[in-house]
Amino acid sequence: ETISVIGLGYIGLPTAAVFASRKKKVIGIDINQKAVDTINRGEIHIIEPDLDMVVHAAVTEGYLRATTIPEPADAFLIAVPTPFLPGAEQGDHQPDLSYIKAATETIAPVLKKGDLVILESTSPVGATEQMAAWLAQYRPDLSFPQAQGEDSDIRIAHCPERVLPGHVLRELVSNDRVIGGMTPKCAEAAIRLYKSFVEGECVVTNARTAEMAKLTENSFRDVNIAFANELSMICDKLDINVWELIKLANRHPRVNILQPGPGVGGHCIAVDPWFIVSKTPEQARLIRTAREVNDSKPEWVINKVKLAVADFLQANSDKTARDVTIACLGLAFKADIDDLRESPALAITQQITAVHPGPVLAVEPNVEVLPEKLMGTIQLVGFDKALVEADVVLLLVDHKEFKGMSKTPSSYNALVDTRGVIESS
Ligand code: SAJ
Repeated sequence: ETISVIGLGYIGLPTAAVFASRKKKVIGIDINQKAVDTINRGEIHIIEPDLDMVVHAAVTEGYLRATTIPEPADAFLIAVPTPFLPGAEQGDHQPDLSYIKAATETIAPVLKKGDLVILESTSPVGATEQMAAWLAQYRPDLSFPQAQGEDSDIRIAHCPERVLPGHVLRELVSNDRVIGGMTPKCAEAAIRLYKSFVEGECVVTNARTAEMAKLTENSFRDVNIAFANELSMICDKLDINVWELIKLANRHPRVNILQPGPGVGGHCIAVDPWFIVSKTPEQARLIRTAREVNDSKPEWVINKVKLAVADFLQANSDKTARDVTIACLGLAFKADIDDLRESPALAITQQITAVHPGPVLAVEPNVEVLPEKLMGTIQLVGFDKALVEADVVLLLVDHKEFKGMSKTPSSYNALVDTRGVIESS
């Protein structure tokens, strides 16, 4: 049995490697020649703990091979991005399914009767049916579930990934898996495939419900983080320590409030809720508002820093803004990872660097050298140096290195703590 994984990114590559580690023959397809070459050398082009070892073993043992040209296989897993169409910056968040369309076009020529095609990408409701329609269009000689029911030539299912970045290899195996078959036989075929490595339960539903389940999970988290972020802004107005408040409220047996922060980052939680909103704008009121609350938090943090600088200048009338050094602690999108993409901490630091006339120092213990496109836009320094030189400290990520920070700043004058590290230590 040969498995082809289309899209060798944060989901596709670990999935391909885990199948290969179970001694399945895996062909990885990607449009990025550099990524293909890297993988074929037994190396990886993304950041994920232990993935390098698993990929290296899979490639050297001959179970995993990458290419840009599609080949016949028995099962095809599509794990390509589903970003927004242009216009998202202006507030119109419509999903862009063109990568899924391109993937179906890529595999269509090598598809044969009896093959299984699984969509793993997080997708708006209806995307799997749309994928089946595209397959039918590219291969009119083969029949597809929506047209032919159980007699179809090709089995189609949606099995969304739900792994946590930083714990992908463990969660791929241990998480329960939602299997959304276009028909019951499609679901059966998909379960047979995933059972080769999934130790969690494989739970069957239809494709639309599976699509909605994935979007619901991330929207649930987004709405709950928005609640915490809104509380933090309310408590700031009312002069109440929000972290103490949340700890107290969480002592109630049926209350479990998440943690406020500088905003919501990452590649999923800030994106997926929009896939619900764009389909049902009139009904998805709470989900939309949660997105807006979380997206407004970086601006609120920047205003807090501006106020801290103004206070400092009022207390030091001999100084101007040029003399004020701001230290931004943490750039990653969450604690103890080195992923800077879609990070509110990074965006806030860049914004402050752009508007503040004095020195802005950034500390990121998980990154030694900044990615090329950030070089020159941010000044990366060590933790100790930043603390010694800073007048205003802005804590953006609750990395373990920052957790022992002192409550009483000795050298710096003001602290803006977006994660409650100081308050809770
Ligand atoms: N955050 C807070 N406060 C909290 C928790 C998180 O501000 O109390 C922030 C984080 O700092 C970060 C963002 O939210 O900026 C997202 O972090 P996260 O750890 O909640 O989630 P991700 O984006 O790393 O992974 C999520 C997971 N989904 C859920 O937990 C419901 C993961 O299981 C999904 O597979 C992943 O999205 C995905 O690929 O969809």
